[in-house]
Amino acid sequence: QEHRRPHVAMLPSSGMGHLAPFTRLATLLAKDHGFTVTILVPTSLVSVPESRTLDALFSSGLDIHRLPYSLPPPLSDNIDPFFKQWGLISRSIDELKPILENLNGLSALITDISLAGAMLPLTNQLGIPNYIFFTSSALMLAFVAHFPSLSTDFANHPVDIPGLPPFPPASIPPALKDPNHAFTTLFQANSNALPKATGIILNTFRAFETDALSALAMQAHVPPIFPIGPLPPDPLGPSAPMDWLDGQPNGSVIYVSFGSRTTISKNQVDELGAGLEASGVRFLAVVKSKVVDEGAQGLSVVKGRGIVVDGWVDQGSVLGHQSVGGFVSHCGWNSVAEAALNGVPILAWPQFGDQMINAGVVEKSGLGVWPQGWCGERVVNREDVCKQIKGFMGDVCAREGAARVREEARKAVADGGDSHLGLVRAMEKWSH
Ligand code: BUP
Repeated sequence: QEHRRPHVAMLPSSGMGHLAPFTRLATLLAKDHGFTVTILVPTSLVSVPESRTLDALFSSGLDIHRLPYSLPPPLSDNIDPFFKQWGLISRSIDELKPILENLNGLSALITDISLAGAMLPLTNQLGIPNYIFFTSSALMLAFVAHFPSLSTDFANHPVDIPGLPPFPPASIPPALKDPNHAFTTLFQANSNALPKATGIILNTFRAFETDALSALAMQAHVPPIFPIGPLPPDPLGPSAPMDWLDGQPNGSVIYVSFGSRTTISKNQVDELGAGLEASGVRFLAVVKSKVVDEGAQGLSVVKGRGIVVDGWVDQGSVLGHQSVGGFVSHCGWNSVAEAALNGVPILAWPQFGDQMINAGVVEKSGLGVWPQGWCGERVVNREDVCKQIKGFMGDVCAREGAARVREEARKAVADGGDSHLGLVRAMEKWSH
């Protein structure tokens, strides 16, 4: 009798920060563990990097398949395009229901956290085990899981969660301070629905976030947690800045990126550029002029000892390059996980959302440093940029801390490591 390959379906959300962990997990399951993976993909995507990433995945020859579905017409145009797409996917339940019912031999659905509120009632009704992929830190998950029990004036007091140090108001996602914000409504729905999940997948590892994972385990309403990270990035192939990096001395370059969804103000770009040049440190800076990336590869311009890219670089490869010795990062969780895997120290510069909470993880774990006052709410001037970057690139402690985190990360994903065992536990569930 032919052995049936276990079959899971995935429902990712929009934005590379949400898509990347899904494509990485899909590759791992299909390539190394004999799984069939079906990915539910809307017929229109927001950005070019998302469509390129998916096209590459579906033409990789692995047992990973695209199942298209169409989105309803948009209700409002006046919001962030990635966030708008979350709403559209959430409103596609009637379209997704028959698709899920007709999938053959499905063991489980893996759903992005931004769609938890919309999807969990449906999959519970259909009797399909639904694992939520929480695409941020375990510390952020502890906050989300606790959110339904917070009092309404949480924005003015430190938030206390059993087993963790208090969350200062400045680290709370700013949009949540407005109860009428569309993000707050969605956040509430997702955190309220979380206990209905069969399990929660995290792209983190125990040695990196020991306290947050222990605190989560103490909360009875939180479903079983599977930390399986850091997931290895899918390389995109050669791109222009890689040639430039090849010509730089080992560990000499600072890589600067604020992620795929953040544009920083013109004034802040000017201060950053002047500070970088004054520091005398070699740099590779990704500075986006558009919220939505329209090209697969950014345009690069050489500026003195550095190179500036408007658009997209293959960050997984950049962080793995021997000439990169530091990372000025907004602390999107994928960026943090990639830095951990490569042992590249982070100079944290969070802007909004979960990034302040993630920056706290970076600082506490020893992966990097977070200078006082570096956040999206104020402009950091050129003198401070120059001083911090110089100090950071010469900081032996930061380098040693990052190297230690790298060792722990490699151990976690190696055979018998904690994240490997987390994946094995999850795969056992997904094999029936
Ligand atoms: Br920009 C950029 N190249 O030029 P995060 C990003 N990435 O490969 P975000 C590139 O996109 P959210 C680029 O390696 C990471 O895997 C990067 O995810 C890749 O931040 C991903 O770091 C970006 O989580 O998303 O995009 O702000 O805040 O929603 O997590």
